[in-house]
Amino acid sequence: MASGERSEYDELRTLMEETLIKAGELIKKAYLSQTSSFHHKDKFDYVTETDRNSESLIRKMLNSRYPDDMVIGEETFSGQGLPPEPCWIVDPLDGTTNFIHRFPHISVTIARWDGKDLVAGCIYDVLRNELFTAVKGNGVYLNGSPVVLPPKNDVLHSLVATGFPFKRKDIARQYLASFQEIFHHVSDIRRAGSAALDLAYVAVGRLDGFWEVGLKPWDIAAGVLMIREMGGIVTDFWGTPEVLQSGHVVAARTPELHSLILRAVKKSLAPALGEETTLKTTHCLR
Ligand code: 2AM
Ligand code: CA
Ligand code: CA
Ligand code: CA
Repeated sequence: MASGERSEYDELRTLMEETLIKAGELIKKAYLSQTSSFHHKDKFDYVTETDRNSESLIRKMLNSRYPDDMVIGEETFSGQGLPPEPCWIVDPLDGTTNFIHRFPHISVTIARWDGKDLVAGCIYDVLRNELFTAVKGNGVYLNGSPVVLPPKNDVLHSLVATGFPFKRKDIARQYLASFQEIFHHVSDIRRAGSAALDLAYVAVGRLDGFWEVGLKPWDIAAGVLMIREMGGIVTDFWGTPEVLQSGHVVAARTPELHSLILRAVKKSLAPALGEETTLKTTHCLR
């Protein structure tokens, strides 16, 4: 790596990590000090003051270094798709439902998009002080140490995570069909409530695979980059790599497990989402 590239890499990594540690302090203080009041954005979609305060802190820190860059944050973004220019993608608190219930599993995440590709991402587990970082082409770091994984090929003993379709209870039956099929072929399944951490865990080998319907770019951008950096596979429910568009995610450490999960979602879930996803994709800039 040339020295110019090295300093750009260091700068990006430091900015992301410092920003998430600051946001994490804010979130942790709120988590420890209050019973959080929340508002509904939708029937089962909540937002707290902490989500908003965290997003505003992150925006200020990113814009102080990159004043012209758009910051696409969950609590303020009203557009569709990602722009064809550099921007930041921010989930200021991933696991708001956990936060509200004081279920101790929450994170904050940012990623950098260069207009075409994901180039950097960071996910911070606020209560465990675990910081996952990736800059494209440089692997994944956990609390400053490079992550190295032994090869794995054992589908039967896999631990897989998922998210329930809380916004689409109308497709619960189709979702449960995918669950049943996958459950028969793996060791066990987890649902912990932070998609960003689920993907970070696949990247570092604590989980072997993951699937969920209808996630947003801010839930998945950093984790998608991390899994790909570690040689894993992330696609949508149709097997294409354009997963930021639909948000219907299948991720795995190995091609064997990816195929197994993909087969199950293609059979039961994808048909229930087909028309809606086509519509959504045509409205995306990319
Ligand atoms: P959020 O906390 O940033 O909204 C996993 O299902 C993802 O869906 C989470 O990363 C979470 O992101 C989002 N989510 C929104 N509402 C949810 C709910 N009621 N239950 C579970 N997850 C929810
Ligand atoms: Ca939310
Ligand atoms: Ca989220
Ligand atoms: Ca959020």
